[in-house]
This record gives sequence, C-alpha cells and structure tokens, in this order.
Amino acid sequence: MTKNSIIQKISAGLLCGLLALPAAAQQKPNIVIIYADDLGYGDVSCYGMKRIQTPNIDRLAQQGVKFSNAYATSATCTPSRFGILTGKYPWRQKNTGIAPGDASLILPTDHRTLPGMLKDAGYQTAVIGKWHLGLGARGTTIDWNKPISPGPLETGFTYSFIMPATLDRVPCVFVEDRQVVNADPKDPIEVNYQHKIGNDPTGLENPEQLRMHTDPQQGHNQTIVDSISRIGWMSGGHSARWKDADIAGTITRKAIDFMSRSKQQPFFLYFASGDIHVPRYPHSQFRGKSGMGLRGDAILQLDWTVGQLVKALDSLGLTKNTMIIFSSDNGPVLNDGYLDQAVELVGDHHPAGPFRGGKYSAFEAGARVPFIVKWPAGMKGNRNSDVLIGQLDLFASLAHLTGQTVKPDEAPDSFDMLQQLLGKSKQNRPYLVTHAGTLAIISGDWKYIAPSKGAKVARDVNIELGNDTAPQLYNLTADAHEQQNVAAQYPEKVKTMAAELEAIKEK
Ligand code: NG6
Ligand code: CA
Repeated sequence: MTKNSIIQKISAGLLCGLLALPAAAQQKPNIVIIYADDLGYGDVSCYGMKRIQTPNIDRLAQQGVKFSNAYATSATCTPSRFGILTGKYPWRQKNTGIAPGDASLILPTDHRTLPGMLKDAGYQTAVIGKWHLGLGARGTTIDWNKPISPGPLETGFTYSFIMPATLDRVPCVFVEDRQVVNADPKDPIEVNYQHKIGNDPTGLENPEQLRMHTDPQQGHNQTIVDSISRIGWMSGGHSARWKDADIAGTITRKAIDFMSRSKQQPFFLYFASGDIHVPRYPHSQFRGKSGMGLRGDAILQLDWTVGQLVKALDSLGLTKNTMIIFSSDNGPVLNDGYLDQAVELVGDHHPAGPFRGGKYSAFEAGARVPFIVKWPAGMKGNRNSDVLIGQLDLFASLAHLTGQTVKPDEAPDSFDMLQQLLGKSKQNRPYLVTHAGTLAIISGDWKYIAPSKGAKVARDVNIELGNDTAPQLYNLTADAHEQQNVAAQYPEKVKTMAAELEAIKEK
C-alpha cells in the first residue's frame, strides 16, 4: 500500500499496473460498481442477516473477497458519492451535504473524476441510477425542459441514465444524458424547494391520496407523485414521472443495455441503485415477500438486481474479466420519513450488524458498510479481509489497475490499495477519516471522534449520532460497539490522533 505521492503515482503507471497482473487479466477488466443506498452492514445474509436471504450478493462474496473493515466516506449519500467518484474527502469542499433535488453540480469539471480517469484508460463509462450530486452550473436554476448541463457527461461519463436526487425528492423523473425522459413540451416541468407551485396535490393537503403515510416530524409531505408525497414541489412533467415500483427494473434494463453495447471495449458501470432508500416501494414481485415490510422487500429487490446484472454478464461472456465491487453509500435507517413499517417489523434483525449508530452517525454504523470485490480473472475467491480500506481508495487503486497515473490535482485522499482490493495484501491503510456531523479518524485498533456540539440522538430517526462535547476514543478491536469511551485513560493517544486529524484537515 502506498500513498499516492508523485513518485508512487509514477510507479502506479502502466508498467507496474497491467504487467504485474496474471496473464488472463492483461486485457483491461470491465469494472462494475454496484452501489446500494442506505444498506446497513448487517442487512445482507453474508454479513449476518438471518431473516431473509440475499443469495446473489452472497455469491459475489463466495467468488470474491468480503471486507469487514471497509468504509463509505460519510454517513450520508451526497458526500459519500462525492468521495467515491473523486477520491477526495467531501468535507474539504463546500456544498457537499445532502443535496436538494434542484442543487447545482458539485463534482469538478476542471479535473478528472473516477469515470474521467477510466475514460482516459479507454473505458466506456456509464452512471445508471441515483445521482444526487447536483446538476447545472453553480448560481443557475436548472431548466428541466432543456438539455441539462453540466452533469454526468461533463464529469467523465460517456452515458448516463439517472434519478437526479433521491427517490424522496422532486423531480421524480429520469434524465438520460442531458434530457428528461418522456418529457412533454406541452406540460413543462418546474421544480421548487421554497414554495408550492402548480396544482398537483400535496401530502399535506391531500393525505387521503397517499399509498404510504409520512412521519409528521419529518416532512416529505409536498408534491404527490405516484401516490407518494415527496420533499419539494413539482409541477408539469406528468408523462415523465416515474412509477416507484418500476425503478429497479428500468435501471437494471438500462444497465444491461449499456453492458451489451459496450462489450467490445472495456466498460465502467457505476450502477447506483435506489434501494433501500425511502420511499421504499419495490415491484409487486417483492412486496410482502420478506416478512419484514417494505424495507426487507427492498433488500430482496436489490439482491434481484445484483442477480440480473451478474446473469447479463454471464450471457455476454464477460464474467471472467469483469470486476464487480458491491457496497453501500452509508449505514442503515428504519424510519427515514415514511411510515412503512420498517420499525414495527424489524424484529430481532440488526441492520447495522454489530455496530452502534446508523445513517447520519459518527459511530461505526454510519459509514462501515458491506464491501465485496470479485474478479475471477484477477483474484482468488471465497476469502475474507479485515484490512482497513475506504471507498475513496477506488480512484488510486483503479488507476493502478488500468495503467493510469493519478495527476497532482486529482484524488488527494485516495490511497493505492489495489493489492488489498484483490485480497493479496493485508496491510491496513494507515488511517482513514470518516465524516458525519463531526469527523472521526480510525487508525489501527483505535478510533477518535472529534468533539462536537451536535445532538447526541436524532430523535426523528431514532439514531445515536456519536456527538459529544468531550473527545471520544474507542478501541475498535476490543470494543467494536463503541461502548467504552477510553479517552480519559489514554490522553496521549487522544492528543496524537487529534493532531493527526488536524494535519489531514490542513493538507
Ligand atoms: C434527509 C431526509 C431523509 C433522506 C436524507 C437523504 C428529512 C427530514 N430527512 O434530510 O428522508 O432523504 O435526507 O438521504 O428531510 S441520503 O441517503 O440521500 O443521504
Ligand atoms: Ca444513502
């Protein structure tokens, strides 16, 4: 493992890259990232879920390496997605918090992102699914009725088919490349996050039209689309509005189409599922099937999606030389605004596995997520790894894999962890910073959470946020559940880690 300093960046170039790999893998592999939304560490059966089975995700683990110490960059979506696509900590940049549906693009257009780097390596690059990184230039208002730019195509993707924000935010439409799909010029789309526009019913005024009630404490009671009220107001675009039950099937088909038409050259697919974010309303094939309510049903749908993508690679003859990386953008939440019985039906299931907290939290469950890598031509399967690794590391690691040099203005926080990704090295990342309301640094056995004045518990979602005005220090090896704050016993350790965190912030 090496930090991507200039010298190491050069050594990560073509020579050390492809030539060091097994012969079968010398043709650049296809790379597919399957990114789940709000899936907890314990939410799939190969990570301990007992109530339902996720055979397709489990099979990835059987045929690849299953990581137990891997982290999303943040405990929420937008900053984690920023991190995985840029290799840069999101807290280094303003406006990287959870984005409203009319936010401007937060990815850089003046230097390469992960897809841009892979495009330079000769890849066709697609984003299919949830975007949530803003669209359009800063300081402008998005006109949804015209070509929308800058967006994915200006940040390194050669094809895009996206839901612009989250499933619970307007506009509830797909955008393909720069155009809203099925738009009707006679019914123009308008979006507003400040006040109501148009005459469409809202959850607040017409709760009788809802298929799913919202938590009065959490809003989500604005424009109703597909019998579900959302965050934000939208008018027009009726022919373009999605049906929630069809989203997984639609994006899966788009992904299979992309892989089929790109099979002659290497491709990179960043497939960002909407599952299992709220509002959870999977296809009827899955509704009622988990016995755990719609949240469990959405996990079954996510597993089905993985199975469909794997099956498509098989029938295209691409399985052997395709690397699949499966992970989640942040930890789990039960009630995230909709009363969908996730709380009532969770029973003895622990969505966060053995960890404390959940989505939004500086405790482990916020960012510690399932992470599986499989690539039959390049690595052995059926292995576990407890190496410390972050999603941020994909940039430098995949640059190494594909013979690209990481340039000085790119991916400042990404480490080349290729050998660890392939299960060939057990060397930990020396440290990793995770981000929720506050920052935490993990190094070896230890985790230090910086003092914060934030609330200790988010009452609406019922999650411990890990905030404390005093410094917190946990020994993750002895105390994975972060029960014993040992800061008072190890003042030197606290001092060193706090200083290390400050130094990383200054970098
Ligand atoms: C929160 C929303 C939550 C969800 C989250 C984003 C409220 C009260 N809660 O602000 O429902 O949309 O943002 O989730 O509005 S994420 O996974 O995309 O980060
Ligand atoms: Ca998320």
